[in-house]
Formats: sequence, structure tokens, C-alpha cells
Amino acid sequence: MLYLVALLLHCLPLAMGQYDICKSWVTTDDGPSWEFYACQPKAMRMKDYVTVRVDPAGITCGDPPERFCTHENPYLCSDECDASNPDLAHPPKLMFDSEDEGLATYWQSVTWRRYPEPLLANITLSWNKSIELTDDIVITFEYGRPTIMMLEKSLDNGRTWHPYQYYADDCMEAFSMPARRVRDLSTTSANRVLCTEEYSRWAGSKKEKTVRFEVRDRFAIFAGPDLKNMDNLYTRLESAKGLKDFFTVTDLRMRLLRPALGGTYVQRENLYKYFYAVSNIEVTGRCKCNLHANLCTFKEGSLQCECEHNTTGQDCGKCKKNFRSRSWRAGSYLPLPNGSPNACAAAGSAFGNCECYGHSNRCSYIDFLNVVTCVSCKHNTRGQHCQHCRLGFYRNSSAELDDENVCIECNCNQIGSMHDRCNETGYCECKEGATGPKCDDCLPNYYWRQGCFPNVCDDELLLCQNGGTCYQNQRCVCPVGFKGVLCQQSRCEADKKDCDGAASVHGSLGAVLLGVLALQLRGWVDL
Ligand SMILES: *[C@@H]1O[C@H](CO)[C@@H](O)[C@H](O)[C@H]1NC(C)=O
Ligand SMILES: *[C@@H]1O[C@H](CO)[C@@H](O)[C@H](O)[C@H]1NC(C)=O
Ligand SMILES: *[C@@H]1O[C@H](CO)[C@@H](O)[C@H](O)[C@H]1NC(C)=O
Ligand SMILES: *[C@@H]1O[C@H](CO)[C@@H](O)[C@H](O)[C@H]1NC(C)=O
Ligand SMILES: *[C@@H]1O[C@H](CO)[C@@H](O)[C@H](O)[C@H]1NC(C)=O
Ligand SMILES: [Ca+2]
Repeated sequence: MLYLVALLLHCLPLAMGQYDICKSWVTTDDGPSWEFYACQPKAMRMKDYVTVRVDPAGITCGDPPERFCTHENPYLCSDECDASNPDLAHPPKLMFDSEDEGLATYWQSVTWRRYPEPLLANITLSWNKSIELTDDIVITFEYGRPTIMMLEKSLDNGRTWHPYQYYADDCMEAFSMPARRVRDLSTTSANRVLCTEEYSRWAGSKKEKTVRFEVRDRFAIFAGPDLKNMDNLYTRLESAKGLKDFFTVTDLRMRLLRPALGGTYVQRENLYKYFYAVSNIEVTGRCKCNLHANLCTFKEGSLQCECEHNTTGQDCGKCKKNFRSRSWRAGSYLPLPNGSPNACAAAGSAFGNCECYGHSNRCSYIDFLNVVTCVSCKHNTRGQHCQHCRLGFYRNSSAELDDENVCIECNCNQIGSMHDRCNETGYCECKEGATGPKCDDCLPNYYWRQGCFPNVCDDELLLCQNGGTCYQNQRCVCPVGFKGVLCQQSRCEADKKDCDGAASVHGSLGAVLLGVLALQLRGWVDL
């Protein structure tokens, strides 16, 4: 068998009877038929499916081999980390193995030999799948817990990160945040990101080893101590904005910012006792399947929901082909106790044969045409089945018909194009002289000025004459004495008046001087 049925792996206190079946065969007065329910997979030990990355490069101890000691035994620095010796190596995978009785196995960092440069390490856990936490995250540190650390989470496979919780022996000093406890949160602040001092104190490295992200305490705000009233929690998860997402992650990152100090200040003369050592990271959760699956399996290196209700996708996040007569919806915990499956419906189930490719939730029967048609097609679609793009939009060739991005706006240049429609490849219809897919360019020998106009002059064919110069292909700037589009006309020839009294003066210079004189004279007369 290539995959593990994750269901078999673990039984957890939070795995309740509720929402564990997706459908059952029931007999009613109308005969037997399937009945469907909201359903979710059981919680599992998520560390079995994780990939881990430790940063920066070279932070894992043992390359080169290094000696270290402990806070309890600071002068016996005879322990050794050696990456090339399996008995003395401390690679990251030892944070996820199962601890047999006897000694703990752990990942260990280099020592703080570069003090006072900070000793920083990131441990990043990735599932390549959204998971919903159902119990506390518990990180076990050997040889003392960090005095400053931070937990971050990602909901988009590591593209963006958000703080999840801050940990410090002095929250004010480390993060300028007041220290709070999750137990003191209320129903309106259950998804607050806070700084806690509870897991950073020095109490001896053997006594207090764990750092927690308290999921149960947050659940208890709604479900009461011992989580007896899960119904109330499920109701809240449906109604309180952002609460479900708060417990959903695809990745987690522990940012270790300062190691255990043994309850005192840093002793520079013995830096071999400062380092991080993590023996276990327990993450308990279930695959997020949008209440459309009760099984989650590990296939080809990734967790995958076994989708029911005719949904599909890694998280059952869309409707199967041919089951898109209405938009996909997540299942709901409500109404209690079985919730709503919000199953995808087959084309042809609701109203004759009316598929809307997920762009409409409603069909309507048009009596005089005797057809059923989709109503209010969304995503810029139109048509009986929302199968066409609205005017001014064209079909996205890399999207399927049921994709939200199926129609792309034409974006025709308002001045350069005849109208705002385009052809199937997004080309607009251009006015004379304009070109380019959106008609925002001009053809050669045209210039752009609120539209494309044919060049009046240029440097090749339409040359300005008589020493005129071409201004931006739009007009010739003519020397005094010449006019016309290409300065081809002498003013004398064009207008006899310009030449009055200048008959005896030959050449253009004379004409210019005379023109100036005439202007001045006219000015005096007007005065
Ligand atoms: C740890 O990750 C954060 C981003 O979450 C990054 O800014 C930081 O540089 C990383 N630190 C190390 C030591 O890689
Ligand atoms: C993540 O999961 C998706 C969907 O199952 C898969 O196609 C992809 O190859 C996986 N990526 C990695 C890095 O495992
Ligand atoms: C899903 O489709 C199948 C037919 O392929 C049908 O038998 C089944 O009842 C459908 N399930 C739901 C929840 O609609
Ligand atoms: C076309 O559809 C694909 C698939 O959904 C999408 O990634 C892409 O952004 C769309 N293109 C445009 C221009 O919207
Ligand atoms: C759209 O118009 C452009 C430019 O006129 C043309 O090259 C393309 O073939 C046209 N596409 C279709 C599908 O007609
Ligand atoms: Ca271990």
C-alpha cells in the first residue's frame, strides 16, 4: 500500500463522535436513499507528515565537532557533538522521532561561542496542506528553554508569515509587550496574539522542559474546562470571524532568539553551556477538508483529503467536474448536531439541465421560451449557463469554465479603439492609425495625441522645406517669410499684401527687416 491511512494512527481526547461520517444510507417513507452530513477527519500526530528546515546554514552542531556542557554541570565540558558520528550527531530529524524509553534524542545547535552576537535559529515546519490544530503544540527543550523565542505561522505554504505567540522571561524587555496568560483571555479575545512569560523561566533544565502554544485553553473559553461543551465551540467556530483561521496553519516557525541562561546573566568565560536542544515537537491537528471529508491520507509525500459530497482538491475546496450547478461552499458545523454538508450538486439535479459552472447559485425558468437559465452570473460571465464572457471581457485560455478568473477585461484604450469589446485573444478593434492589442500605439507614420493622427512631417518623406524644422511629427516650424504645411510657400507669393512696398527689396533678409519695420510703424500709428 503506497499510502498510510492516517485515521489508524492515533486516538486523541478531542476526537469526538460528532462529524465523523459524511453520509449514511437511510430508509424513509419514500424508500432508501443517502443522507449527507458535515464531516471532518480525525485528529492526528502531525509531526509524522512534516518537512523541517533549520536556519541559518551551519546552525546544527557537529560540523566541525564541538564540546559543550550544561548549566547543571558547567565545568564538565566533555560532552561532544560530532555530525559525522551517528552516536554523537544531533540532526533536525531527532525532533520528530518517537522517543523510546531511556535517553531523549534531540536536535542541537552550535554553542554561543560568537557571543555577544545573538544566537539565532529558525525551525520551520511545513505540511504543504492546511491543517486545523486540535490540541496544544508542545515543544520539548533539553538543557533549558529559550529565554526569548517567537512562534510564527503561515496559512499560504510559507509565502506570508504572521506572529502566533511571543515567549520571553521578560515580555516588556524583549518585545515591549505586557505579559499575558491564555487562561485570562475572554470570548472576544480568544484569537489574540500575546506574549507569555510562563514558558521561559529558569526552573532547572530537568524540571520544566516544555514550551506550549495553548490550543486547549483557548477552546476552553467556549467549551468550558475539560472541553465538555464542544457544541458551543463548534457554534463559535462558525460564527466568530477569523476564529477558524486562527487555528489553521500550513507552516509553523519557531524563532529561537536567546538560549537558556541558567537563571543568571551570560557568563562570557564559559560559552559552551549556551545552545538550543529540542527533543520533540508535538503538533496535533486534523487536515482541513472544509467539512467535506472524514479521511485524510498521505500520498506522494503530501496529505490529501479524501473528498466526499462531490467535492475535489487537496482541501475539498471546489466542486468536481459536472457537479457545478451551484457555487462551492464549505460544509458547516451548524445546525447541531450533524451540520450541513453543503454538497456540490450535479448538473441537471435542481432544474432540468442547468449547469452554471459555479458562477451562479440560482436558475430560473423562462416560461415562454421553455428554458431554464442561470440568474445573475458572477465573475463577468453571462449566458444561459454563465458560459460566455460579458461584453468587454474575453475568455482566459488558461482557465477552465468554472474558474473565477475565466473572463479577463479587454481594457481597450478608450481613445484608440472603436469600442470596448475585443476578440477571443484580447485584441481590440482599432481606429485608423492605431495599433497594438489594446490600440494604445500608433502605426508607423502616425503620431499619438489623444488618438493617432497621420504624420504632418517627418525626417524621411514629408520633409519641411525652406529650412523649416519638424516638431514632433505634428507641424513644420517655418522661418519667417514662409508658410504652408511644409513651409513650401513664400509669404510673398501667398499674400500680395506681405510684399507691399517691398518690391524693390530682393531676398528674404530684406523682407524680414521690412516686415519688422512695418510692424513698429503700425504700433506708433495705433498709439
Ligand atoms: C528567521 O525567519 C525570519 C522570518 O520569519 C527571518 O526574518 C529571519 O532572518 C530568520 N532568521 C534566521 C536566523 O534565519
Ligand atoms: C504540495 O501539494 C500539492 C498538492 O497535493 C502537490 O501538487 C505538490 O507537488 C506538493 N508540493 C511539495 C513541495 O510537496
Ligand atoms: C455525488 O455524485 C454521485 C454520482 O456520481 C451521487 O451518487 C452522489 O449521491 C452525489 N453525492 C452528493 C453528496 O451529492
Ligand atoms: C487566467 O486564469 C489563470 C488560472 O485561474 C490565472 O492564474 C490567471 O491569473 C488568469 N489570467 C488573468 C489575466 O486573469
Ligand atoms: C484577434 O485579433 C488579432 C489582431 O487582429 C488577430 O491576430 C487574432 O488572430 C485574432 N484572434 C482571433 C481568435 O480571432
Ligand atoms: Ca526526539
